[in-house]
Amino acid sequence: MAKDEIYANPQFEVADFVFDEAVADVFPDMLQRSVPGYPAIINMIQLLAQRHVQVGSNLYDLGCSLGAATVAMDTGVNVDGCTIVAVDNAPAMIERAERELRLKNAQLKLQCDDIRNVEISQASVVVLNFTLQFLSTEDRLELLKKIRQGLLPGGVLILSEKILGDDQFANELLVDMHHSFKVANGYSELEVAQKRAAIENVLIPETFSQHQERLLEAGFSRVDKWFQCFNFMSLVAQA
Ligand code: GEK
Repeated sequence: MAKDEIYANPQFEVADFVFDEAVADVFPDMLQRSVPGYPAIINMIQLLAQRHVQVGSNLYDLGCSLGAATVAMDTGVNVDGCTIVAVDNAPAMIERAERELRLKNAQLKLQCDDIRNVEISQASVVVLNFTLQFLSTEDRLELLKKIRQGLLPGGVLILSEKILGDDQFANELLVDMHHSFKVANGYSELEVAQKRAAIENVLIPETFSQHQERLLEAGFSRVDKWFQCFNFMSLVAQA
């Protein structure tokens, strides 16, 4: 696995973060060392998919990057006639996913597109694994409504996000612990600071309550948090 050294050297001006070739090359290492609980979330997506998949349904991985959650869902698919639709708007990610993704249980449709343009239908499981946070806050409700409308009865959305703490104290604790996590995983203080500057205007986190309220407004019947490690959490929202 290629090592993420994108922010290892001092940069005169840190540009906004983009999902380009350089990021795609080191992406598995970047997520593993930067997102507390990422491997556990991917493993549990397999079990959540296994529980909620329905015969002949579609499963969606929106913002699939290299397809880690796509593969996890496929491993969890234990019924016939399913298709997994994996979508990302970064050509660098989709090109690699195209070369490397081979599913065993479901059919795969890979799409290089904006998730705001994708039609959702006959869906048993929809995954937004750290993707919604990259949409403008104005666009989030509309996407969630579209997902809700495309879900079958009994279908679920699995939503993982970087979040803000509920108050200043909680937020400082979570941010500091995330910082410690990255340093413990070998990132230097310079790397952490430059990555923070690059991502600041690109990834807009919200609180758990903001996500919960919006999901209910979009028509989901209930929202349950099933995972949290510092400021990274994952929810299951029921159709
Ligand atoms: C994983 N889910 O490994 N339309 C399509 N794709 C988008 C959009 C959009 N509007 N905005 C961002 N992306 C993956 C990890 S990474 C999370 C997801 C992270 C894509 C973007 O190109 C990138 O590949 C992905 O969403 C976010 O489980 O890097 O923190």
